[in-house]
Amino acid sequence: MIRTKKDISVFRVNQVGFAAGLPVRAAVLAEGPVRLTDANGNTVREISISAPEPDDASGDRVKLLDLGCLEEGVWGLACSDETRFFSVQRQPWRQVTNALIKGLYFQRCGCALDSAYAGPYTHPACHTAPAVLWEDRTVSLRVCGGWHDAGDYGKYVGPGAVAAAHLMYAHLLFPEGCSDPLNIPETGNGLPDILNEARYELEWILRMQRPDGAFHHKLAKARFAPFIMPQDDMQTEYLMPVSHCAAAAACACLALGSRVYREYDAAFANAMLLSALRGWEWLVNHPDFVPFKNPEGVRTGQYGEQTDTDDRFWAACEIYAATGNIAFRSTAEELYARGQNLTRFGWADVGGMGALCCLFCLKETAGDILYAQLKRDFLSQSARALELSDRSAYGTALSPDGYVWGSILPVMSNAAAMIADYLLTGNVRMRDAALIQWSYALGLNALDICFVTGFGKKSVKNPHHRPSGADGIDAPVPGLISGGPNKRFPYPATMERLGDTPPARYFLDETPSADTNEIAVYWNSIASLVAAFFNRPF
Ligand code: 9MR
Ligand code: ZN
Repeated sequence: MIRTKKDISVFRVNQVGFAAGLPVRAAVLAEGPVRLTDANGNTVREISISAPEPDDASGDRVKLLDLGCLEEGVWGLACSDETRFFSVQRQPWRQVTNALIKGLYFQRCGCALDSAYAGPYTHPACHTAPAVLWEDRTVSLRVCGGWHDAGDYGKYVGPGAVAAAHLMYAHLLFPEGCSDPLNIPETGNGLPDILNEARYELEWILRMQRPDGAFHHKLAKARFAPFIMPQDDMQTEYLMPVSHCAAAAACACLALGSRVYREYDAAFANAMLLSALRGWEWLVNHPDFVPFKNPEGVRTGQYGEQTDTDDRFWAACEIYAATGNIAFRSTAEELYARGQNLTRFGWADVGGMGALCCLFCLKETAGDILYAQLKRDFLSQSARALELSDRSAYGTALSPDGYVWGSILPVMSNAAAMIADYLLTGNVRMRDAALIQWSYALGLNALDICFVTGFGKKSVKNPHHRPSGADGIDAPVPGLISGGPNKRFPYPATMERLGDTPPARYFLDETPSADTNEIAVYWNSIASLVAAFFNRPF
């Protein structure tokens, strides 16, 4: 496609829309003057802007505009001969929130995606054969289920556990923002669909436990499948060795699950708590951390970590919250004393998940260390997220070297941290900076792209996602969020294409680019948490 000047906008907006009641922030890459117009392009207000500022991450000269709160309707931003229209609505992000949560339904493994729920993205059941135990090939076990991790068909316990936990916290913290029916097979069964979806993963995590209480790290092939539909992927799946991080993350999310599901299904809640306690016992009996490494010949996702202290900390908090047993509080305090990063919510660092448990569930029952002190520490760390946003001309809470593989994760994590800060302090600057991050995901970024498939005027079209690539349908599976720009760990092929492109633009909307344009369940889920906060009346 030849790009004409008309395609290149000087404005960056939240392409899905803005909320009445929240400030409208947009970016302009021009000297101005800029006008705010009505739906017909008639000027409503002149906006005087100071000179655009250089943005280190993108190389752009850009000015972030704060238009304040606008009434519902269609508005325009005009600069020289361009007018960019956007809408302000009462609940603008309802559909995208629902789609992000439903994105996980499309990742379900071991069952058919029926057209009644999946529309054209239907497919027969996949990966239903028993898995072979990697360490003893004579043993095979039926462990099918769970979500495909990402663009590949692997299923990984630690990343899946944190993703299920994001959904549960979205439900616990912002039920009004994430309780719509999603048209999934369980819809109408009395549980909110966000919990129905999380349950699909939780049931699988339960199956990934070994009789001695440990958890297998992953259920995956030795090599990634080619770009085929999941039901055509017939290579043997292996139950890979156990790992400390898988065990601790599973414990944490199952203990959390036992609290969340108790009011709906006590038997399921009890099964999760028992499993978490057996997992914890295994961890206690195996105190020395061993990092997970792919066995010889295995090339699928490694998800190796340097430590399990954060995972154990989160697990101890959740088991304390689930049981009230004070011994777990002491353990959590000891682990806390080793230092925790409280604003990380990803597959590797889960200290932030422990912080959510302490600050919003345990509260005063957490005691001085895990409440008062942790809150102080948390607020000093969330302040750093705000500083990052303040330092970026786009307002993006990432430093130029923060554009890693899956940079959407630190952006959404910083948004989640700022939201938590706002809930604790009422500091509106935090809420508004979190909104800039949410808008980043939906188009307020150097690339002028909405990272969620199926939304916005210009969205990701070719995610690294096997079903989207193999289903013969032009449009990708909807509601999936791309990992986004990655200049820290790019593929050689990407480097060849992008050369010295600045970090925030280091992105290819092309199927082979797993390094910049893959999707992953834990990116969808953290985005769902942020979405659920903003998808409420303000
Ligand atoms: O999200 C992971 C990212 O933080 C790592 O840098 C990257 C490379 O190791 O792996 C990402 O996880 C991938 C996993 O290993 C396999 N399934 C797809 C995941 C998303 O790209
Ligand atoms: Zn599958």
